[in-house]
Amino acid sequence: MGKDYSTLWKEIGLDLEKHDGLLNVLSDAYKNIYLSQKNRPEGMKYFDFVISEVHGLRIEELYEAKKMKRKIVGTFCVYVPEEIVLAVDGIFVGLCAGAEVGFDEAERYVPRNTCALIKAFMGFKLSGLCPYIQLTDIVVGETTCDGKKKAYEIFDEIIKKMYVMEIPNMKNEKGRELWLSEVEKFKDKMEKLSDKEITLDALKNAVKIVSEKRKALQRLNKLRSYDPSPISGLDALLVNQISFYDDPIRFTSKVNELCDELEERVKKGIGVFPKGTTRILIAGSPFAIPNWKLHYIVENSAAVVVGEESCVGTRNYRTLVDEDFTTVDEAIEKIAERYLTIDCACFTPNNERIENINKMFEEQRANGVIHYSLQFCTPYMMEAYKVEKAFNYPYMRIETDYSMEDIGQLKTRIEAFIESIK
Ligand code: BJ8
Repeated sequence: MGKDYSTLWKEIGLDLEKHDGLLNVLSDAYKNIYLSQKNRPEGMKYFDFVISEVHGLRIEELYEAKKMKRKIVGTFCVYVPEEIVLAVDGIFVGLCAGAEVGFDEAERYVPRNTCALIKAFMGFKLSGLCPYIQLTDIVVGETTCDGKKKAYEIFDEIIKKMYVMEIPNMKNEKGRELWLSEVEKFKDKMEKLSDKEITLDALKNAVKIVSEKRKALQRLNKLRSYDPSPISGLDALLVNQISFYDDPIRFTSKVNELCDELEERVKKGIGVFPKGTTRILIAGSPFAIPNWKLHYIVENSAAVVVGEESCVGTRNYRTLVDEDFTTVDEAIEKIAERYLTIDCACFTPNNERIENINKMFEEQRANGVIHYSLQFCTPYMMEAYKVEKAFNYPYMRIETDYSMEDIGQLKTRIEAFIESIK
């Protein structure tokens, strides 16, 4: 980071000493994992810059936006409709965290055997290390897995600004009605928070912005289906992780620039790994930033990751809102419909996820699937059984967390799996 942001960090209540330590660790990890990669596309320079300024320039932007009375809305799940936040000129930021930070503090509130994603978002806040959460006007949770919904009750005692959307368990008629009413309530909440009425034009514009972002991510995903893959899985994962933080219009244009370059690479047959490298699809729990562990292991084991069937991946952008609406109510219905196409394992039954994995396996021309669950993530750990049973392709299942302790063991298992595919 070029500029000194310590005054800003202090003002928003970060623990400066611990925060310096965190940035040093992150910067070293980034150098080792990302900057050491060979043959990266030029277009990744923008995303390297974003990471170098993840607690700097972007935080300054949010801080300035707040001064202009724009609302900052923090979220933990891809079910929260970004379009509605944008329609009140709000800023949408993902708060999920992917590092083992503040776990001792978090374990004073939640059991030790809680998934790392939950402990990390609590830990970042409790140890005064997350500038995003400090800037939020509201934090929106959802009733997905049990761990999250109970953690939100506790989290609200700490941050006092939680709002929770009720997600149905089933996608039947009753579930759909419930969800639509929740999206309507969320619209009311955003209007009240921002003191702005949501208009048809504002919704049309918001839907366009978010759909353009999703289309750019779809385009990037498609380019990974070529052999050789023009971009590493690590880099593609990073772009997906940044999609939750960056300004959506700027982000979309940078992803499209990157894709232009990747298309040229495809035409010339340029890849990051040699043609014929074993291609792995990863399916399962989300990869919150800076969780790069699994991709790093796979791509240092003579394979390339060609897709993430994950919320930091296709679950976030697979489907678009139908733009054919002429009233605000119709727009809200279309938005609600689109979000219910997301196939999170917290739904039952959730057969479409199995179909989607199968389709993705074919489209990305994968050679094997690694089903990845965070430890104690019951929905994905349970669903791994059905995924395994449904198909007849090379498949392995792993359960891990954010610690580095099992890296050696995972590497041995993953190398053996990749070898078996060859
Ligand atoms: S739509 S995956 S973002 S809920 S990893 S906290 S599920 S125990 S994050 Fe998720 Fe929305 Fe579903 Fe996606 Fe619970 Fe599992 Fe932890 Fe999870």
